Amino acid sequence: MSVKVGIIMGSQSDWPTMKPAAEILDELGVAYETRIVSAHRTPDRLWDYGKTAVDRGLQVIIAGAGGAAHLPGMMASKTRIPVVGVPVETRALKGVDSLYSILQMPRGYPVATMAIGGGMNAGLMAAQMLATTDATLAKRLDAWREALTASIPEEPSDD
Ligand code: RP5
Repeated sequence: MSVKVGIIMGSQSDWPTMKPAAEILDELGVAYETRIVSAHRTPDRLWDYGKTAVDRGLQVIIAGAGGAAHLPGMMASKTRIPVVGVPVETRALKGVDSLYSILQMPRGYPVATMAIGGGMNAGLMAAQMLATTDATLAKRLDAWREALTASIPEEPSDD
């Protein structure tokens, strides 16, 4: 199964936020890779990743970062592959800094920005994008969504 989704993050410390993206892709049977790519600490790695992404067959990149979260935006500047951004929650500013850093992209270079800590939704968003041209994945996604709906009780309980 060829790798279609790249999950990248600025630091090892971002992994707990990004792991749910990997887990939902596992559940949906979507092949992915995970890499630590820092806009500030490993800029050459960022450049190489963005430069080779199309040729390597990636179709979506999920990029998570915290604080001065430049990774998703810089990756979007380097490749036309859609970038789904995940603002990582920070201690000092609760991730609002990450959110604004990722969200406020200049015209021409969008990043599809998730909620603060939205790793799982980023994985789902990537799967939904791929499902537009993959009928088998679309069926799995439909079933996953139906199961979620069925799991929601009609009334609250004390348990
Ligand atoms: C960002 O700085 C990373 O994305 C991470 O969220 C934040 C802190 O990194 P560490 O100091 O924990 O490595 O580049």
